[in-house]
Parts: sequence; C-alpha cells; structure tokens
Amino acid sequence: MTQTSSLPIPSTPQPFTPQPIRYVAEDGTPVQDLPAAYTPERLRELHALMLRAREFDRKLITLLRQGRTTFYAQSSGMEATQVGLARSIRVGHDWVWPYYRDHTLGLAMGVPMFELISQCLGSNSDPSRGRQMPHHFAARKQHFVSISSSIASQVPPAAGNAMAQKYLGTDEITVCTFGDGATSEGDWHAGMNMAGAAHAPCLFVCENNQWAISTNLAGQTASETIHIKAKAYGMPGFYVDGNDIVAVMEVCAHAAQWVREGNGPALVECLTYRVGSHSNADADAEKNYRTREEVQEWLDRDPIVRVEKLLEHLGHPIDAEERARLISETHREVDEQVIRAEATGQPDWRIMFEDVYADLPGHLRIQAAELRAEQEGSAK
Ligand SMILES: Cc1ncc(C[n+]2csc(CCOP(=O)(O)OP(=O)(O)O)c2C)c(N)n1
Ligand SMILES: [Mg+2]
Repeated sequence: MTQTSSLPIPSTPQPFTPQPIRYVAEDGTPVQDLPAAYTPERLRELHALMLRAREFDRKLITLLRQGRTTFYAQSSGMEATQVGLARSIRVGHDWVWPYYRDHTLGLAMGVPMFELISQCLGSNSDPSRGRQMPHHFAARKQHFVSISSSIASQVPPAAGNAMAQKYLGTDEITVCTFGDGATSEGDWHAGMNMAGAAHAPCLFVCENNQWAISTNLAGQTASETIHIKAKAYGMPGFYVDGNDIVAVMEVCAHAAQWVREGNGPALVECLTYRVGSHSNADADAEKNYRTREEVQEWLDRDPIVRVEKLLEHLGHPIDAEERARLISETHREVDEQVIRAEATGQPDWRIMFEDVYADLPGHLRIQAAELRAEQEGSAK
C-alpha cells in the first residue's frame, strides 16, 4: 500500500453500488487505501497520458478552425475514463469496438499519433486513405476496430465478436464502448441481450458524459442510472466515478478479469462529463442547452487536476515547469505529425474504386470512367 493510514482497505469492486465507486476524492485525498501499484511514478505516467490527450484536443480544434480537417469530437473532461480503460485491458490481444469520442482511448492504447492525425486530415498516410469520415480511425495492431458514427451500431457486432471468442476458446475479451445516448438505441439492447444470453466475454463500458448532444440524461432514460440496466441482461453492472482514474482502472480491470474468466459479460458505467462542445457541429453548447454553472461544476472536478492533487497529497507534486513542458512537448508532437502527414499529399481519386472488389462491377467501372473524364477535363 502506498498509504499506511486508517483508510478502509479496498475490497473487490462490487456491482450495483448506489454511489459511484471512488478511490480519490475531488480534493485529491484517497478515500480508501490505494493499491500498491499506484506508485508516484505510475500516477505521473497516467497524468502525462491524460494531459497529452487534453492538449491533443486543443490542437485538433485549432486544425478544425483552420479548415485542415472537417470533423472532430473532443474528449476533454473524459480523460480518466478513457486512459483508465486503456490501462485495464490487454492491448493488441483483446478487441476494442469503440465509438467516435474514443481517440484518447486509442492514444493511450498506443495508436501512433501520426496515424490518428493522418486519418483526421485524410492524407495519403491515412491507413484508411481518406475513405472514412475524419476522426473515425481504426488501428490494426491495437485491435481497435473502425469507428462508426451510427450510434450503438458497434454493440451487436461486438457481442458477435465476443461469441466468436467464446466459440474459439481464446482468452481474449471484447471491449465495447458507447455513450449514455447510445443506451436508448435498439442496437444497444439487442447487443446487450445477445451477449447476456450467450454468456459472451464482452466488457461493455458506458462513457456516461451526461449529454447526448442537447439531450440530458433525464431526457434519455427514466432509469436512475445506466448500470442498473445490466440486471435485465443477466450481467453485473458496475458504477464508477469516471473522473477518478484509480477507480476506473480498478473497476475496469476487475470487470475485465471477471469476463476473461468465462463468467459472461459485464457492464461498467463511468460517470463523467463532456466539458466541451459535442463536436464542431455544436459550437455553443452553453448558449443553447446547458448552463455555464453546470459546466463550471464539472470543470471543478477535472480528472487531470485530481491526479495532480493526489500527487501533491502523496508528497510528489508535479511542478508548474514540468506541466508546461508536458504541454509544449505535445504541441510540438502534434505540429510535427501534421507537417509529416500533410507532406504525404492527398490520396488519388482512383483509390475510391480500390480495395473492395477483385473485379470492379459494371456500374462502378462506368462511374470510374466518368470521373476519369472529369478529372482529365479539369486538368486541361
Ligand atoms: C443512429 C443514430 N442516430 C442519431 C445520430 C446523431 N447523433 C450523433 S451523436 C449523438 C449523441 C450521442 O450521445 P452519446 O451516446 O451520449 O455520446 P456522446 O456524444 O455524448 O459521447 C446523436 C444523437 C447518429 N449519429 N446515429
Ligand atoms: Mg453522452
């Protein structure tokens, strides 16, 4: 234990708690003894990952305003949930079916920033070569499945993926993430039901940021919480403070292990908040559907600041200089990767017709010929 105090010794995380499970209070003091693994070095590493993601958001929003990319959905405020989850699974072994706000999860899983930026810019270095919506990336090495914008559409295939894992007898698990809004979709219920009935090894993680664009949680569901819905599908539902990275890691690691041991699926609800806009399609959230006071309340519960306060409490503070260095390193890293990605140029129009059919069907051959004529005409 890093603490030798009179704090309660942490017990195995329990499902269906009335309050979110928490290890560290908002003022940075532990509310239960921290497991020995949370050394100051480890906490600093987690802090650096979260800060890197926060600054990545800042830089990508600038790129958006400059017109160098056309879509971005920031995850500011949700870093503890996504970094914590990344650190609770076996990267490159387990299979992750993410949703569109999960770039912080991807970065923390080791998806190269160059690939991510290339995808956002649709450059030649984009592994999907500009054929996906910006900010909808995939990463083969990390088993990070391609993101879909259709809410909850990843849930049934994730359940199917987990059923296949069970059938094949591997010790991989499937991890499926989604927002609070996704839990109102038919696809969500179909996937949860199927995974439950098949006892499939799927860890479902709800990143409950309390808003689905302009619909708040009360408008979304009459349930008091999301995690209690797990009961209906015969799986445990864990409720965790999604702005407490220690709690997220402890609960997700426990739930992942439980799933891996063949007990069936589990649901974890991480209670967090989206402090920024939904996406660039929603630039003025405070004016249109929520109050500045509400946002301020959650800014005061910043997950990054919480780790800083914890480190201070443990006698290993991060000084202002170190923080500034981490920020400027990330800015430089983003700038360098943008220059590198842009230097690879834009994909050729012909790639639109490649990689799907061995033999191009007739109607696509006609379209390709029409486009070629158009391109040649405009080149004159
Ligand atoms: C099937 C479908 N319906 C509606 C939309 C429009 N839409 C895009 S994001 C969104 C809100 C989703 O909220 P939530 O699941 O809570 O995720 P968050 O954006 O808050 O992270 C909606 C309704 C969509 N993309 N797909
Ligand atoms: Mg939401």
